[in-house]
Amino acid sequence: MIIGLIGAPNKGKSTIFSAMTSIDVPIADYAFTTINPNLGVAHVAKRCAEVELGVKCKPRNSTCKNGTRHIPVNVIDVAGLVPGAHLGKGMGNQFLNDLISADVLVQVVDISGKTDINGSATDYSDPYLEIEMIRKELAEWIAGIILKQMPSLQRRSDSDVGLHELLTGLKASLVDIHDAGSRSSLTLSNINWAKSDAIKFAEALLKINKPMLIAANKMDKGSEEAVNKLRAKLGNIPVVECSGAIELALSKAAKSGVIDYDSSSNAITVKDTAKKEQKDAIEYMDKYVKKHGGTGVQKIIDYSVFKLLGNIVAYPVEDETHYADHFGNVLPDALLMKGGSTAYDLAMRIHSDIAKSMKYAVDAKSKMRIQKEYVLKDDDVIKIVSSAK
Ligand SMILES: Nc1nc2c(ncn2[C@@H]2O[C@H](COP(=O)(O)OP(=O)(O)OP(=O)(O)O)[C@@H](O)[C@H]2O)c(=O)[nH]1
Ligand SMILES: [Mg+2]
Repeated sequence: MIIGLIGAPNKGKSTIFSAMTSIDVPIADYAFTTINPNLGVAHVAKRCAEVELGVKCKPRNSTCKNGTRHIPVNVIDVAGLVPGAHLGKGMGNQFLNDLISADVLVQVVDISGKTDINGSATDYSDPYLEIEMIRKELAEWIAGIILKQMPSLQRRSDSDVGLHELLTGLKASLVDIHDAGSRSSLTLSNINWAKSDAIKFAEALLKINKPMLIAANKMDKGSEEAVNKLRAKLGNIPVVECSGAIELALSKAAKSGVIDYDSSSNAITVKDTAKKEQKDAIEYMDKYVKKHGGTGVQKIIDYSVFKLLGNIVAYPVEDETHYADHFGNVLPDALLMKGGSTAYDLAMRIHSDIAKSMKYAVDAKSKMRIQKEYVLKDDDVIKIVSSAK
């Protein structure tokens, strides 16, 4: 599971990355601060099954704080894209190679409007322009890859498969490729596309294959009015308002012991050791958090993983009576699974040998035997019964 941060320069991508992962990366008030991609691990937050089951968990692959499970997901932050990136402007578009394997793209925009499409300071710039530009540059980039290989695609009788192979980096399935072909009214046999066809295809594929969320960042300097205006223009593309800067400052204050901060419940407690100016800054941030129901950074992760990608959480166990593994760790692993996954898919996630010799499974909550084809529900606790050693 990878969340990709994308956007024009100077919008706060690296700030959000750093807030999500606690990794220090260069952040500055000018364009192209980030050159090489930053990779890190963030955590999606969800109520732990220990609450429903009335037990105390002992996590292995994740952590649990006050009944909230934090499950790791990967995040990637790349350089800013500018108009004409496909023609080599700014940092160009080659770095999209690193980004495009992301399962979901979070486009960071400056909702305060104080930076323009190229990342320079300005009085006002409409963030909607950035969103259109990024879509266009992504489509240009994919179309460029296709057009470069057009002669060899034309030679193949199975050019749909060729296209699929060419675009494996996008994690698109052959079904996605066919779907994009039919949505853009293009035949995938004997491909002989003009640039406009390749762009149409790329746009269709992006819609199918790369769910997108807009992070309306710098909300501490923005307004509800600006968010509403953007939402009205975007239709069904979701917008989450956020302040990467406040989340980063809070997580740093927590790290240095000035406050206790729980980003899931938004609880901020100032320690006695905090100095006067620290207290003032925290008071300002606390007000922001209370007014907006959080900084929005955790919401970006949770919305991406659960709402946009439709994941659920499943807890595999070996001892269905105690909801534990064979060491006695209660609810040791919380696994993110695609909605619609089966008990067999869960077995595959544990080990292919276990899946191969799987006999059946047990729903640890009801203690009922379930079949391999059983479709997992969110928060299911499952024992896989297999003849594998
Ligand atoms: N007021 C405010 N400023 C922010 C926020 N997030 C980031 N900034 C500031 O915006 C500037 C750019 O932040 P970066 O995180 O470096 O932006 P970026 O999108 O990674 O920029 P590039 O790497 O150049 O593409 C810095 O001065 C940040 O402190 C925010 O939520 N509110
Ligand atoms: Mg950056």
